[in-house]
Amino acid sequence: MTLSLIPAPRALVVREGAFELAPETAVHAPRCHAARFLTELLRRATGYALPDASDASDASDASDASDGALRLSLDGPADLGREGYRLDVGAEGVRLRAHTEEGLFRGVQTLRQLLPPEIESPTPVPGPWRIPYVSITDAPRFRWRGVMLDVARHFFDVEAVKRFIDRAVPYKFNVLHLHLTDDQGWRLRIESHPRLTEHGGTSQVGEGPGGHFTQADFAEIVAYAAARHLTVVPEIDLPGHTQAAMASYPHLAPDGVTPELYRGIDVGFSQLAVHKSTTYDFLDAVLSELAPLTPGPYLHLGGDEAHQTVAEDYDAFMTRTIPLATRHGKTAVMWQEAAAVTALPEGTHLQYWRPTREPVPPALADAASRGLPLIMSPADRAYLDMKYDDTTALGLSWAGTLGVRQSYDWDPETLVPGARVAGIESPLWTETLTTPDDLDHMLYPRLPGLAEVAWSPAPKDWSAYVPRLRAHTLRWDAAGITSYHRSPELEED
Ligand code: TNX
Repeated sequence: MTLSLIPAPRALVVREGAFELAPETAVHAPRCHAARFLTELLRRATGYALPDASDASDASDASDASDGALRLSLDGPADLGREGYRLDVGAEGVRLRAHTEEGLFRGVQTLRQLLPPEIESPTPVPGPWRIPYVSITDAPRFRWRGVMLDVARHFFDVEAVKRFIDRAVPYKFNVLHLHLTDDQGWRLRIESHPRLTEHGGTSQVGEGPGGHFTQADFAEIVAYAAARHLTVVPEIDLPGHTQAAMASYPHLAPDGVTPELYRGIDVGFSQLAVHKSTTYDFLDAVLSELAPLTPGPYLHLGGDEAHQTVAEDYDAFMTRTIPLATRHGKTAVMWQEAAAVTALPEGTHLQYWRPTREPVPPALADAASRGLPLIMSPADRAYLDMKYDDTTALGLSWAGTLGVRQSYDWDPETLVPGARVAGIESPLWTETLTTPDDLDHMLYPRLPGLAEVAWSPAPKDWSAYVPRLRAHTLRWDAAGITSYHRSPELEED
C-alpha cells in the first residue's frame, strides 16, 4: 500500500490491512474545531451518520479504544510541540492524539489524506471508506507556514477568501496573510476614515468596480480562518503602495494634491507625506481599528518598494510607525527592505521576497545576524503569481517562470546563512488574476510542494514526490476543483 501524504510526515509506519468506516462508527472527541471539521467532512462525502459519542465516554481515556471508533484526544505527547500529533490506525479503530486542539486539526488533515480521494466530494458518494493501518508521528519543521492573498490589485470577496483558505487547509498551512491595501485599492473599512473604502475601494486593476470588506466581513474571515487554525496577518502597505489612500485623503499626499485612482500594474511610484504629523495621526487611527479586529499577534506594515522615499525618510517613517503597531501588543512584520531600519524592535519579522539569484542585501544579513526572524518568500521559489512556463496565460514573469519542481526543490535555511528562519510564505499577487478559478490555477499544483518545504524534514526528493502529487490531482477532481494547472512536470518520474 503506497500512501500519498503531503506534506510528508516526520515518521510513518504502514501495516497490512485497513480499517473501514461504517455508518455507525462512533466519533469520540473533545468539542473542538478539529472534531467538527472531521465529522462534517466525513458525513458530507460518505452520507454516514457517524454518531457523536463524545458525551458517552471520556474522550481523553486512551485505554479502551478497542471498539472500532474514531477517537480524538488531547493526551498526545507534549514534546511534539503545539502542532504535533500521533495517529494510529488499526483493527481497533482510529486514534488521533495531540497536545493541543491545533495539533488535532493538523492530524485530521492527515487522516483526510489516508481516505480515498472521493472523501473530498461535496455530496455523498459510495464507499468503501478504508483507512490503511498506520502509525504516524508528526510535527512541523517551521512554525510559520503561510499563504498570502492580494485582495488589493483585484478584490476577492469573503466567499473567495474562504475558498482560498480551503485550498491551504489540507496542506497544513497556519498563516493567512491578507494584502489589504495597495495603489489600486483600499479593501478594509476604517470607520474613522470612511473614504478609504467609499472612494479608495472603488478601483482595481483594469475596469472592474473594486470592492472592500466591512469590518463584519473581516471578522467573518478571521473566524473562518481561526476555525481552521490559521492566523490572519493583515497588511497595510506603507509608505509606498498608497495611491488609493492618498486619492481618498489628499492630506496624506506629499504635495497635498489629490491623485487619481490607479488601475495599472506599476509599482514604486507612490509615497505618503512622511514629514507631516497628520500622516502619523492617520496611521494611528487605522492601526487602532485594525489591531482589535485582529486576534493574531502580527500586523504587517509592508515597507516594500518605497522607491520615492529616500533612505533617511524611510528610516524615520518606519521608526515612527512601528510603535503605532507594537503599542497594541502586536509584533510588526515587514518586507525585507525594512531590514535597513536602524531600531527594529526585537522579534520584528522580516519577509524575504527577492529572487534567490540576487545577493542577500547586507542590511538583511545583518538583521538576521541580530536574530530577527525571517519569513522566506523568495519570488523565484514561492511567488505563486509567477507563470509556470512561457505558455501560462495568467501571471507575471519578472522573477522568471516558476515550475512545479522549482517551487519544491529548495531549502529555506540555506538562503541567509545563520538566520533564524520562522518559516515560509507563498504570496499570490493578483495583478493578472480576476476569478477564484484563476487563483486555483496558480495555486495548484505548486502549493502542496511549498507546504512540504514548510512542514516536512529536509532533504526532499522530487522523484519520490511526483507520484504523491499526481495522486492529489484525484482529490482536486473529487472536490470539483477544475482549473488547476495540468503540468507536464507531473509525468516526470
Ligand atoms: C513585487 S513582493 C511586489 C508586489 C507585486 C509583486 C508581483 C513585494 C513585496 N512587492 O507589489 O505585486 O512583485 O509579483
